[in-house]
Amino acid sequence: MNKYIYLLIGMIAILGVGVAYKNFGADKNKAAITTGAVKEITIRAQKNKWNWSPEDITVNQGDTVRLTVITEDEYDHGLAIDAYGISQRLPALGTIQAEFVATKAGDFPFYCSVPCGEGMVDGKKRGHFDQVGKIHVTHTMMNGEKMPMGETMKTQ
Ligand SMILES: [Cu+2]
Repeated sequence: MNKYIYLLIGMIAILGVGVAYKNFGADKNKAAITTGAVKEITIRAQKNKWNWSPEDITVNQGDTVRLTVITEDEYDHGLAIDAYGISQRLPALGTIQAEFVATKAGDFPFYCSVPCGEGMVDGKKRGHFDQVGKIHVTHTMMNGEKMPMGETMKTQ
């Protein structure tokens, strides 16, 4: 009988940690963190490849990310990053800019948001739904001079 009580206490404790994280831990992601750094990144949709090059981007949390997105294709694509509210059409052979402050740490997909067909690439079928990349936003500890006096670093 006793072990069920321990089990119950254990479950309540886990629940408590979860609620605490949701209420306090997650808030640091919402804080207006900024490193002051500007990351200028160029992403290219290579001709008839239904890809983004580079496919993986890494920035620090708080960086201002300035994307230049170029397509070599003679048909439209789109750029969407749901996590940062970005959705823009990328016209054929065009170049667009998108900018955001990477306030949220984590991995976020950036993908083509405009149906753009499919084809064979190096013997494999690729298409619109394969045109997905990943932005990795590294959790950032604010550096010393920007941290208020007496504040300690919190680990995740
Ligand atoms: Cu597409």
